[in-house]
Amino acid sequence: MVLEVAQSDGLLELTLARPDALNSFTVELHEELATALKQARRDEVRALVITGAGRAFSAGQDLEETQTQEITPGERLRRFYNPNIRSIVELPKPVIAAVNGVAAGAGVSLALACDLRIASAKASFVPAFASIGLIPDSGMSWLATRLVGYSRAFDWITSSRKLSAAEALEWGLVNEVVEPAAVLERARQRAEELAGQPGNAVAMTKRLLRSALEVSLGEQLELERQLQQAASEHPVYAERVAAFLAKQPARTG
Ligand code: T3D
Repeated sequence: MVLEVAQSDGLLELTLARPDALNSFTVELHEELATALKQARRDEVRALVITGAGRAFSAGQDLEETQTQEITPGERLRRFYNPNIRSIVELPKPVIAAVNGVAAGAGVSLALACDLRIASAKASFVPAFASIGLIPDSGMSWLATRLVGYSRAFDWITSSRKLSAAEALEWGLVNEVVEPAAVLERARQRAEELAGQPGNAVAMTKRLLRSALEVSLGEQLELERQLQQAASEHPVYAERVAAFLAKQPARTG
């Protein structure tokens, strides 16, 4: 097993576990991640945390494996990277990256695909693609331009400059920077907070915010209208409003 999977109290925790190769991606890791992301769709899972074992989050593609495999980069992206990135972005639950150390190449893309990024003060972000004559993939070009804007994304990705956790925070690339020993605990805490919110509202909010990156205001207003109607028809809405008016704590989630 190169992906450790732990589930408890509605929280699914995935640890990329190839520490000797900085948790770089092999076919085996992609396949185990794909299986775990299917598990994440089960009703009992309310939030997901992704982290790395050892000193790295992930160094992206395992460059040793590229030397021994018949498969081309384009095929690898089509079969493995792209479906997993889509699974995370389209998962109707919050996904939190606990970026425990260096992230490079598609390891950065993986972190960017998550809904929140909690970074260790020792974490760093290295696009890595330009250094080896490749272009940003696994969603990096799409996600980074939206998170930090075109100009910073262009400068960072073409130079392949290592961004420290502090710089990443300043750029808005990560949500929080915490002491290295606290990164996983803080990510779990955020996951638990989100898991305590009404799941349907969180899922629909994620869908709306992702959609807002792509569609016109008119289309977004219509999607908001539809999803608000659906949210208001869920029993949690009536229960939470009644609890508020009665000055009682809410029971349902
Ligand atoms: O081809 C396709 O499928 C297309 C898809 C591409 C997706 C991509 O992700 S392309 C980008 C691939 N990743 C990289 O180019 C990053 C390569 N790694 C680095 O630049 C550096 O290792 C780091 C900046 C990530 C960390 O630097 P540092 O100095 O902290 O560690 P290190 O000494 O360079 O690495 C430690 C070990 O991990 C070392 O092995 P050793 O000497 O202890 O046996 C190193 O070879 C290994 N390692 C690091 N990255 C990779 C790796 N082994 C295989 N693949 C790696 N990507």
